[in-house]
Amino acid sequence: MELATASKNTTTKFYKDAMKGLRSNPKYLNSKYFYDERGDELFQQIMRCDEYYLTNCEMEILKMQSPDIASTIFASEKNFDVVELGAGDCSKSIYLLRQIFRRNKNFTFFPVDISTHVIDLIEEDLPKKVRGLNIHGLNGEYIEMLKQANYISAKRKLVLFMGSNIGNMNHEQSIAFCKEVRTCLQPGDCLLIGFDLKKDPQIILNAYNDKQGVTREFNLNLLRRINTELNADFVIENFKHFPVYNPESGECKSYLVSMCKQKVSIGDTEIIEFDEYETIHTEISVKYSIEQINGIAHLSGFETIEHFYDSKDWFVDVLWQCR
Ligand code: AVI
Repeated sequence: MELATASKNTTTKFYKDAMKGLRSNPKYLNSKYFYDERGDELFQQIMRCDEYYLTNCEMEILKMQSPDIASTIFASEKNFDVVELGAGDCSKSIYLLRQIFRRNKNFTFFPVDISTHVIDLIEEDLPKKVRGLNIHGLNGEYIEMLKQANYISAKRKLVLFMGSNIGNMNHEQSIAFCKEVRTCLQPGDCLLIGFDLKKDPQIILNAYNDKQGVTREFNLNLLRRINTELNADFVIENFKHFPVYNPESGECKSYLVSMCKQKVSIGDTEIIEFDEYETIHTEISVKYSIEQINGIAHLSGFETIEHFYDSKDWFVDVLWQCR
C-alpha cells in the first residue's frame, strides 16, 4: 500500500472512531489514539514521573527476577521463540532476553508494535545490546502479528505482554483478548503478562494525576490531535483532565470534562455540542487482585505457573502456560 493511501485510511478510521465516540451518550474516545508522535513523547515523560510507579515496579521485577523467570520457563521448554506484544523500547524485556539468550542462543525475538518507527529503532538498537540475537520485527496489530510469527516459525512461543497494557481493556475485553491470544498458541506455550495490582487508592489516583501535569497534557493531547488531523476546533483550555479511581471495581478512568457549554466543529460538516460539565471518557486503567488475575487465566485457557512481584507488591508479572 502506498504511504499516502495508508495514512489516508488511518485518518478515515480515526475520523469514524472519533465521530462515533463523540456522538455517543456519554461521549468517549478510544485511548489507542493517544499515541501520535507527541503522545508517545508524553507517555515517555509519564513513565519518568515520580507518581507513575508502574514502570519502576515492573523494571525492578525484570532486573531482579529475570534469571528466575527464565529458569522457570526453561524447566519445561528449552527451544522457543519470544514474541513481545507492544514491545516499545524493550527497556524491560531486554533483561529477560539476555537471560534466555544465555541459555539458548538459537531463538528469534519477534517484537510487535503498531509503530514502524518503534520497530525500526528496535532492529537498529537491540543487536548492539544483545550481540548475536536474532530479531524479526513485526509492525502491526497484536493478534495479526502473533499469527504472523507462528507462520514464520513453528517453534514453541513465549509471549510477553507487559507494562499493564492489559489494564487499558475493561474486564470483558481483557478476557476476550487473552482467549484470542490462547487460540494462537499451542499447549505448553507461555504468556508473561504484567498486571498493576490494587493498592492504596490515593497512590493509584496520583499516578494518573501527576503534579507536573504531564498526564493532563497527555489526555488533552487527544483533542489537539483531533484538531490537527481531523480539522477540528476544540478549545483546549475549555476542557479539564479529570481521573477518578474506584477502589471497588479497580477501574481508574480518565475523563476530559467540558467546563462550559460549547460547540466544536470537526471537519467541514460536523458540529458536536457539549453541555457544561459534560464528559468525554478517554481511558480505563484497571487494577487487579490476584484472585481476579487467576480467574482470567482460568477463563481463557491458561494455567498459572508463577507470580513475580516487585518488592512493594504493587505490580505482578504472571507466567501462564497454555493448558
Ligand atoms: C499504557 N498504559 C498501560 C498506561 C496506563 O497506565 O494505563 C497509559 C497511561 N495513561 C496515563 N498514564 C499512563
